[in-house]
Amino acid sequence: MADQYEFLTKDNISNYLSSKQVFANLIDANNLVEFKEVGDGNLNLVFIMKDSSGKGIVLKQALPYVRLVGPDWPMTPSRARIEAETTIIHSKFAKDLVPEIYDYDPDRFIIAMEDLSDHVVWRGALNLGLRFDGVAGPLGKYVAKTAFGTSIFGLGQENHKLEVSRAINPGLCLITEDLVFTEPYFESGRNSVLPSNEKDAQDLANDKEMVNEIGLLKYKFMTAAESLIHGDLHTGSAMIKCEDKKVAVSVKAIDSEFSFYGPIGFDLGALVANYTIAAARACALGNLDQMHWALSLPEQTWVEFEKEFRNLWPSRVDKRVFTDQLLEELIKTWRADTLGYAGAKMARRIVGLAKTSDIETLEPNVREGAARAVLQVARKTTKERNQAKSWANLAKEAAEIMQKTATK
Ligand code: SR1
Ligand code: MG
Repeated sequence: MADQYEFLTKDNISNYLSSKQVFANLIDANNLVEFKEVGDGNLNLVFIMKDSSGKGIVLKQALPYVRLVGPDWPMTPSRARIEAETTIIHSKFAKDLVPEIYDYDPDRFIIAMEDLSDHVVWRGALNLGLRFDGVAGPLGKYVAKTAFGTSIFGLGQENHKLEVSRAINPGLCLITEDLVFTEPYFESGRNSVLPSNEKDAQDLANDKEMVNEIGLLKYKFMTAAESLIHGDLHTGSAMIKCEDKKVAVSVKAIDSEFSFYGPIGFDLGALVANYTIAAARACALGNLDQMHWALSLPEQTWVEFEKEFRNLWPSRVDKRVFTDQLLEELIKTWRADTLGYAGAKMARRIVGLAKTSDIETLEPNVREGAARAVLQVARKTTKERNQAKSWANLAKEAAEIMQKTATK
C-alpha cells in the first residue's frame, strides 16, 4: 500500500542516511551536528542535516495526505517521484536554476537533494521588504529554457508524446483544477475571507465575464500539453542567495511536485500573480517604493522568458511548418495566457484554501484593502488579457488600484 511506509523522524534519519551508499560521500551520517525540520509548505516533510565537516543534505518526504489539512485529505505520495523526475529533466536545460537531486527512494517517497541553506525563500525576503534584483529575470529564463527543452520544438514528436504520458500527474492537477479554477467561483466549504472582504469575494464569483475566462483557462490547463511545466511557481518556490544584499547570485526553482505537461503561460502567470501579491502587501504597509518595484517584476520575467525562447527557437527539431511566423503567434498567445493565469492565481490566494503569508500576516485593518486590491487587479488582468497593454501600463493600473483600495 502506498500509504504504509515509515516516515522520517529525528530518530531514524541518521540510520536512513547510513543505509544508502549514495550518501556515503555526501554526508557523514554518524556525525550529524545539525538537524532541522523546515517543511513550511502545504504538503511534505522537509529536513536539513549537516555533519561536523559542514556538509549538508536535504531530505524531502511526501506524506500520503495533504499536510495543510491532515489525513482527512489523502494525496498520492508519488508526487515525490514527479518532483524528482521533473527537477532532473529541468536540470538538463537549466542546471544552475534548480537544486541538484542526489537520490529518489520510491519505497518511502523521499527525495535527497542539495542543501540550499545558504539561500533564502524569496517570499520571506519580500515579506521583510527586501529588494533583491536578479531573481525575476532568471526565473523567466528558467521557464523559457525548460519550456523549450521539453516542448515539441525541443524534443520532437515521439519523445514529446512519451514524455506527456510519463509525466501525468492527475492527483496534483486536480488540486489546481479545484483550488485555482473552480472553488473561488463555486464555494465548496474551503474558502475564507475577512468579513469585510465578503462582498469582494461575492463580486468575484458573480463576475460572469471572469468566470467565462476562467473556464477557458481551466480548459487549456487541462488539455494543452505544451511543455513540462513546474506547476506551482510562486515566490515560495524560489530560493535565492544574495551575498551583497542587492543582487541575487543564485536562484533556484524548487518544489515542482505539481509538474505535468501543461500550458507554458501557467508558470509565468503564477510568478506575475505572486509579484502582484507582494506589491499589495508593500502598499498596505505604506512602502510605495517597494510596491512599484514589485510591480516592475512581471516585465523582467516576461522579457527574459521571451528573449531566451527566441534564442532557442532556431534550434527547434522540425522547422518545416513551425515557421518564424508561428513563433510570433505563440509569443502573443503565451503573453495573454500569462495574464489570464496571473489573475486566476491572484484570486485563488485571496479567497481559496492555501493563502499567502504576504497577505495573511498583515493586520486585518490593512489586510482588507490589500485583499480587495488583489481581487480587483485579478479580475482586470484576466479579463483584459488580450488587450496588448504594455507592462508599464499594467503596473500603473495595478498601482492605482492598490492605492485606491488601501485601508487603515
Ligand atoms: C492542498 S495544496 C494547496 C496548495 O499548495 C501548493 O502550494 C499549491 O499551490 C496548492 O494549490
Ligand atoms: Mg510547494
